[in-house]
Amino acid sequence: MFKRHPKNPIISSKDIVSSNPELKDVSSVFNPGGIQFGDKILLLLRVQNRGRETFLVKAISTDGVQFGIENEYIQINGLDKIDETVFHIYDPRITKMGDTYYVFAAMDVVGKCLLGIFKTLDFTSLEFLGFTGDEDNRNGVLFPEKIHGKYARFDRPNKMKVESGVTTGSQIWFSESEDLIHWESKEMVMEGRLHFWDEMIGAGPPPVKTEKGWLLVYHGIAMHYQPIYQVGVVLLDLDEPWKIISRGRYNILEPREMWEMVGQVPNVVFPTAMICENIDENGNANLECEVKLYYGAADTHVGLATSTIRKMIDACYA
Ligand code: BMA
Repeated sequence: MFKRHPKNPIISSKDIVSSNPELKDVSSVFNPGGIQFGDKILLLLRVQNRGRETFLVKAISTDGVQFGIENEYIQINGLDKIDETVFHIYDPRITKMGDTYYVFAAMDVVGKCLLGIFKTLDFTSLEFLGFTGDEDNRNGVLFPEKIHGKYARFDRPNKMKVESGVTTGSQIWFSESEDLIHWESKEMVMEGRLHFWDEMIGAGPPPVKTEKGWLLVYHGIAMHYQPIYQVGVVLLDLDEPWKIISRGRYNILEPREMWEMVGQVPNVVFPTAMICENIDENGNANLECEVKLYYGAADTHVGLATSTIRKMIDACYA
């Protein structure tokens, strides 16, 4: 149901061109945050250099396929106000509320991964607002509107240590906040399905509102001999988004192309941005709207696949 764009992978390491030695001949570019930015599409690319250091680089496009990529990474202000050593800031997820763009990102600090929140009005720089908790957590996605008067997000607490030593998780939670910094876990939304395609899970791009419910794209990992990262979809109640209306039985995208199966981490499609340009005055995505899904492939490239909201909702019932 998702069609890969013929120009895939749409962004690769050779597309990062910079005179900054830190961005010279980089290893990989993947897991981009993305948002409609005026009449353009903006991506925040996760770029990894040969020191395995991470940078966020802005890219802008009019057609969503051909991107003009900045030759410098985006400046992040406000990190000096914290004591922790931050090793990496990565996997950004972007949500617009009013005139402000908020970015949730994973932040590796000593011994754990925390969720940080940032804001910007124009993406000339990002302002770090703070960590949104002190427990290991990842895949935070902010809703584009408040739910029952509070900011709302899905997140994925990491409670499990797997063989590689990495912490991961198998539950997506609904959390709420008065101020975007202090979050309270409210309801467990869904769990991994052992033995099937989505044994471990985490939210993908921020949820998209439709007249049928909140549409959430998520990643699921089959914990086989080697993990296989795939993409799935679930429809959630508009008023109580922790309640599932229907969850797709099948993945809707899985590693099949060589550039998805081979790379820094093999067999990974990891969705982080979903753009639907046709949103009505109630904030609902039009059912026939084309959806652009941007994803990291094998932790090495950026891929693009398209579908429609209606087909994605249908997939929730398949
Ligand atoms: C997840 C995250 C992602 C990464 C994926 C595959 O746990 O770390 O950033 O793309 O693993 O390696």
